[in-house]
Amino acid sequence: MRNTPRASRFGNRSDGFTLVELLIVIGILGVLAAAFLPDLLAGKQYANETATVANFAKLTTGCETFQRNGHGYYPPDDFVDPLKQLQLKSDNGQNTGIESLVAFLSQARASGADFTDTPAQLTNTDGDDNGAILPLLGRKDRVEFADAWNTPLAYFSKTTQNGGFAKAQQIALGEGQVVIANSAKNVDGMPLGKEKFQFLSAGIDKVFGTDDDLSWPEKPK
Ligand SMILES: [Ca+2]
Ligand SMILES: [Ca+2]
Ligand SMILES: [Ca+2]
Repeated sequence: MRNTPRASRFGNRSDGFTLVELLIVIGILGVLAAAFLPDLLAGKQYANETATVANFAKLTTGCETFQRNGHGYYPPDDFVDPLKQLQLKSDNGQNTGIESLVAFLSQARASGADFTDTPAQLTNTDGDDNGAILPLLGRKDRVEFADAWNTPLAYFSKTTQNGGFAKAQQIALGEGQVVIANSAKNVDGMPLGKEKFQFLSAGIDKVFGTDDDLSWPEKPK
């Protein structure tokens, strides 16, 4: 009996207005979402680009420190130590450049890096690729350093036995998907950072060689 008044309220005319009002509110929300969604997406894109460029700067400092503090060479991109002080097994051919960078920077000698401030950027997208243990990371899997879209970076180095800037790299996106990265060039066709090293992010489209790529050194606009 207590439900009767409520049931009658559901049946009265005001329900029609409520439904119309609801549709109007939904419509307004839809318009607002359509108006602000592009700004939100652009803001997210900008934040990802900024984070990736900030990490380029951090890795660049790591490379310069590695070179300056006792090694005399930049971290190679092929797991080959030019001074033959570090014994590193060869790799499965995927993500090799950036894995080699992480491995060399993770040595305890000469101001190594443990990447504790950027744990989310350490990925391993190419599966069973264990090598020697990385001292400062304390792990055997060959981790890569990824951009803000979770794609491993490509890293090219002047210090290399196997092609360096001239060699295309295979970057694994996970689940068997592999994309190819070639070093970014300046307007004269010379590799950016050819006297040292280069970092390359595939950007939001996860494809290397397209306009949204990010690099260190930065590509001239
Ligand atoms: Ca690998
Ligand atoms: Ca790996
Ligand atoms: Ca791209």
